[in-house]
Amino acid sequence: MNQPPQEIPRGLIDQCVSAREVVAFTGAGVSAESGVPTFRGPEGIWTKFKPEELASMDAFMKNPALVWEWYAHRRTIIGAVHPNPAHVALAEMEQIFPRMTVVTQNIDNLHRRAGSKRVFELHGNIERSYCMQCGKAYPDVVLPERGSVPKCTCGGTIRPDVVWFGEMLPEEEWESSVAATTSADLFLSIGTSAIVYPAASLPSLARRNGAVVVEVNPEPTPLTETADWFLQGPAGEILPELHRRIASIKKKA
Ligand code: BJW
Ligand code: ZN
Repeated sequence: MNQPPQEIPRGLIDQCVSAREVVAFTGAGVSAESGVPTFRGPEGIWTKFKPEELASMDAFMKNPALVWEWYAHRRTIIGAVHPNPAHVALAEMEQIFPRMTVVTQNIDNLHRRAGSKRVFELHGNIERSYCMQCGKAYPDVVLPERGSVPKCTCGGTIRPDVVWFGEMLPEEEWESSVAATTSADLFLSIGTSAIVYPAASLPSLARRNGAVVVEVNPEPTPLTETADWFLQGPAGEILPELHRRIASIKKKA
């Protein structure tokens, strides 16, 4: 983790330069350098909590106040942080690749805040909530006092608009992400442990459809062996360098 990032090979840069459709598929690691904890690994949120104790409907039904407390805590963190150089580099890459899509598993809004325009959020967004009874959307729900749960005007319980284990992904975002992945010729998998499905099926879908798959992560993952390139290191260092190298070649062309 503390090794300096490797130099980006020229062969990889050339493949990036000739790409027309690009997908950046991101996970919690892309926001780690902003100060948002990842889920797994030594610093992960879930080293303290078991996932099924927090991110499932069962957990919410059993103890909604605890689950709300967790989301309130994370919303406080996310509200206080800023996009990091990895988010910014991806947003700037849209200038180079007009057909670029960000497909994110993150709920933290940092890609949009960095300026990315075409962002599909596979696991929802922490800023939104909705009533489980009548479906009313609460774009900016007042966070509950510790130990309580926000209620709708209909009396129903409000929940965060995120995707928990055992739940379907939002259909439109998923279909659009699959379409973008299928037609991509460059697929960047950044800061994800690549173990949560169906999102984790996107890199192999990209590869089957002819994309060059590049992984950016300080640690190897189940994807590493099948990726065409593995750039080992923090996204906040690697992505600005990748952007700089591609942009300088494109400018000369
Ligand atoms: C850096 C870095 C730096 C660090 N730079 N990198 C077997 C049993 C039970 C269930 C299943 C099963 N097989 C499949 C399933 C289904 C389940 C699943 O996949 N489980 C697996 C864990 C096995 N999937 C689902 O249930 C999904 N729905 C579904 O399948 O629907 C169909 C269905 C319907 C009905 C019944 C059954 C099926 C839904 C999955 C929803 C996941 N939701 C969460 C919470 C979202 C809301 C919230 O944020 O609170 O999504 S879980 C959590 O994991 C979150 C993340 O988006 C997701 C992925 O995590 P991510 O982003 O990869 O983070 P980490 O922490 O794992 O990794 C960070 C990485 O960054 C690491 O690799 C670091 O090295 C790296 N890193 N610093 C770059 N500076
Ligand atoms: Zn309601």
